[in-house]
Amino acid sequence: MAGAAAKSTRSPGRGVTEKDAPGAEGARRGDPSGDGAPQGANFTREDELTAYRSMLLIRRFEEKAGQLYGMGFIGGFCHLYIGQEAVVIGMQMAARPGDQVITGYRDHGHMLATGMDPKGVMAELTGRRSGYSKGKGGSMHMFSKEKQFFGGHGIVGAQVPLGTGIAFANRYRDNGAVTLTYFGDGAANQGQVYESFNMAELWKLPVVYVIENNRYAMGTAVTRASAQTDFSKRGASFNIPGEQVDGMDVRAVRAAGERAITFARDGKGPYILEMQTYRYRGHSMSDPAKYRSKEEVQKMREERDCIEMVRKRLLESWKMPEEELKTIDAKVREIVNEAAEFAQHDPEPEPAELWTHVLL
Ligand SMILES: Cc1ncc(C[n+]2csc(CCOP(=O)(O)OP(=O)(O)O)c2C)c(N)n1
Ligand SMILES: [Mg+2]
Repeated sequence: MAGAAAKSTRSPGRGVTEKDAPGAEGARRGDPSGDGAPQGANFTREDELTAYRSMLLIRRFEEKAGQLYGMGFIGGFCHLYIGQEAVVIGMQMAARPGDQVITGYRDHGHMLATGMDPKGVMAELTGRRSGYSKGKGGSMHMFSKEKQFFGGHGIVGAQVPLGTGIAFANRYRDNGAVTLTYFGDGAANQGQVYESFNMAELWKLPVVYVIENNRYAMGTAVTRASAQTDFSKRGASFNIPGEQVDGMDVRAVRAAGERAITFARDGKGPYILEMQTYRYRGHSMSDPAKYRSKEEVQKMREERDCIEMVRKRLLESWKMPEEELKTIDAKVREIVNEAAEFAQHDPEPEPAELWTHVLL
């Protein structure tokens, strides 16, 4: 895994040739082994544990952020990633150190997945001086040069040309890095996305576009806003291959991530992954959630939850003692509690900080 959270022991997945790249035929799923694993998944026990620990850290961190928001410790916008954890963790398990990540405002999970310090992220949420942007950026505006995390962007779709630009720099410097550029189903209808696609394919830039289709853009369902709801086809007119992925199954995500990243790293150009996922919480903390039923959310939680899926496999297929999982759960809670404590007691920035990092 390309973050500090954990290290995958697996070798990279097979490369995808132009011939077998999925393109317009859409979803590529299957179960050749008959054990319920998605095609090419090959998940070891160690991989399951890595995924479990990393997804759980995001889940607990987000739950705590929601609590702190409710208590008035966090101001401004706060978009939680709960439900979508398998997407960023599967992709990070497929990436390698040096690969960059850029995303929108639903970004806490991406930061933790790249190995950014939960204390620094939480302290930024509470506006404290040890936060990643010295308490002046908040939820949507954090960066880490060290962890190759390029934000955190509040303008829907703005990260797509930026991510494409980073991939251009990779190509120019010939550094072998791939840029993972995440955006939502709503952002996928932005014009700048297609300008980026054109350039990326024209110049064969090493970028993987990860479309996190969580079925809603604020309160608007995908079917109400999108003429083409198969987002894997969105690059078709630019000859960019794409595939639909079960974004609730971390094994499927990593397998697809390996195909896409290998493709981009091999100089074959951009690749699109539509991650079919779901967010359990509202769009942001101030969402009245009148656009979907409680039953719909409940059904996803009960039947498709990414963490439960891994937990079940660890217990049933890998015969892991429940005690061991409890130890992991406790450790994760401890990390999150420490981050929350820190974020409540770290001082606010000095007033003079108002004049630094500002372009006048
Ligand atoms: C250019 C622009 N237009 C509108 C908004 C308001 N806005 C914020 S989030 C959002 C919905 C985006 O949904 P999606 O891309 O599906 O991402 P998700 O929130 O589901 O992760 C909108 C319209 C904005 N921030 N920027
Ligand atoms: Mg969405």
